[in-house]
Formats: sequence, structure tokens, C-alpha cells
Amino acid sequence: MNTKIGIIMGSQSDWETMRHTVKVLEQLGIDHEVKVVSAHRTPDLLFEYAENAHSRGLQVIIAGAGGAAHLPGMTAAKTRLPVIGVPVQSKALNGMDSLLSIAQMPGGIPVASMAIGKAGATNAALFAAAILAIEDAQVATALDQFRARQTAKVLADDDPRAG
Ligand code: RP5
Repeated sequence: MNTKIGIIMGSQSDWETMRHTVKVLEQLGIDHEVKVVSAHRTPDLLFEYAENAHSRGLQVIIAGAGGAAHLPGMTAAKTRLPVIGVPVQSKALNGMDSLLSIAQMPGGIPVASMAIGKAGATNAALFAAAILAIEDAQVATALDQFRARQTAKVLADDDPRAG
């Protein structure tokens, strides 16, 4: 089976955030690949990755970056595959810079921006799964089961004093 989800991040330092994306995809049993690709440190690699993503069989790209986070936008500029951006929580501005860099794409080249940090990384995996689930019954079932487990856990632990 072809790998359908590509996860890229601007730096090794983004892994602490992006490992949450990988963790959810593993829970869902969805095959994926992970790579450090920097828009400003390895621009040629970014172009090559984005240009070849579709022909290699990828269907969704998840791109995590922090600070002047142009990785998701530049990736989206070079492929028509859906790109999901994860704003990594930067040290200087707590991720507001990352969020605005990713969310404020000018009209014409969209990037789906998630929340800052762990929540965004988690939701990026779930959003990518939801896209694949449109055509893939196995992914749809895995996603439904994930959500059902989450609901059951909240219902079972409904007294906050016990937590
Ligand atoms: C961005 O710069 C990366 O996505 C990372 O979040 C940020 C800092 O990178 P390092 O200086 O830690 O490598 O390109």
C-alpha cells in the first residue's frame, strides 16, 4: 500500500510537537512518512518534495513549522495536494508568529491551519484521516472508533475530582 500522508517539519526541534501527529496516525493504523524539510535551510529539497509528492502517491501533506513559518505555504505553492499546517510554539512569541504565518495565507493558495502546538499536531492527524476517510473505508472505521473511544472515556470519567 502506498504511503498517503507525508509529514514534514522545518527543524529537528519541531519533533517534540510533531511526534503527536505521528502518535495519532499510529493509533489509527495509517501509514505515513516523516522528514525534516526546511523552507529556508533546504529550499531545493522542499521544492523537490512538494513537486514529487503527488506522483509518489501522497494524498495529504502535514507541515509543522515555527517562527516565520513559511514551510506550509511554500509547500502548498508547489503542490495542489491539501496541506495542513501545524504552528509550532515558538520561544520568542509563543507560537503566535507561527499561527499567523500559517493562517494568513493570501487568497489563491490555501493552507489548513491547526491550533498552536500539541493540540494542532494531534488535530492535523485527525484532519488528514478525515480527508482520506472520504474514499477509504478502513480509515473511516479507524477514525469512527477513535472518536467513539474518546467519547466513552469522557463519559466514564465524568467526575473531575477523580482525575
Ligand atoms: C523553523 O524555525 C522551524 O520550523 C523551527 O520551528 C524554528 C526554529 O528552528 P531551529 O532553530 O530550532 O532549528 O524553521
